[in-house]
Amino acid sequence: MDREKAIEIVGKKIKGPRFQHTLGVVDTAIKLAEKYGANREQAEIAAIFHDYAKLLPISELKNILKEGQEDDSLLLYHPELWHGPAAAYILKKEFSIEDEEILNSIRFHTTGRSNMSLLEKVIYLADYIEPGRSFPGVNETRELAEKDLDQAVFKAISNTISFLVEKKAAIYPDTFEAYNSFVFNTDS
Ligand code: DGI
Ligand code: FE
Ligand code: FE
Repeated sequence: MDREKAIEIVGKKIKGPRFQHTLGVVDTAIKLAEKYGANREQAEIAAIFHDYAKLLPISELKNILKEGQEDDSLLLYHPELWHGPAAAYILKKEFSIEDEEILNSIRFHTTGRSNMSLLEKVIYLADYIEPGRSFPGVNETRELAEKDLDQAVFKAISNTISFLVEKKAAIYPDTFEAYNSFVFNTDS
């Protein structure tokens, strides 16, 4: 699928600030892909579609996850975690996007997971640092993204875990496993 077609499909589904966020993720993902040697076209399509299911009603997301046989344990956790796996399933079924690397980078864009691929890291980080984001610590993550992809993703995941701990929110195991895999695999 080309960029224009993908943007047209997503533009019908998500509007306003959420669409602006998507365009920010697209630009950022392309820059990161070029800088760190990921495939530009895969990064572009994954970024365009990453939040495709973000605005679906919770009941619909639940049905999609069941139908798509996505990880059952997700249903025990916050519905915020459902839109990535749901989008991966819809893209395969409705738009015949079969590239598992693209689908996995969308599937895991909210939680991360252990031993993330290059494309998964690019999409996770682009989602976190696109210019419209203003979380505490985002500027440090942007600076790290100029120098070292793994350290930047590690920072984004650490910040997210701290944020969830502050809120006393449950942390999905993939998020911990992502964190641990960076502890084990980087010198930081
Ligand atoms: O969809 P976006 O808003 O662009 O960003 P996202 O897909 O990264 O979703 C961010 C939200 O997901 C944010 O509120 C934190 C939450 N989140 C990320 N990991 C976990 C989590 N929430 C819970 N409960 N558990 C997690 O492990
Ligand atoms: Fe998202
Ligand atoms: Fe997003």
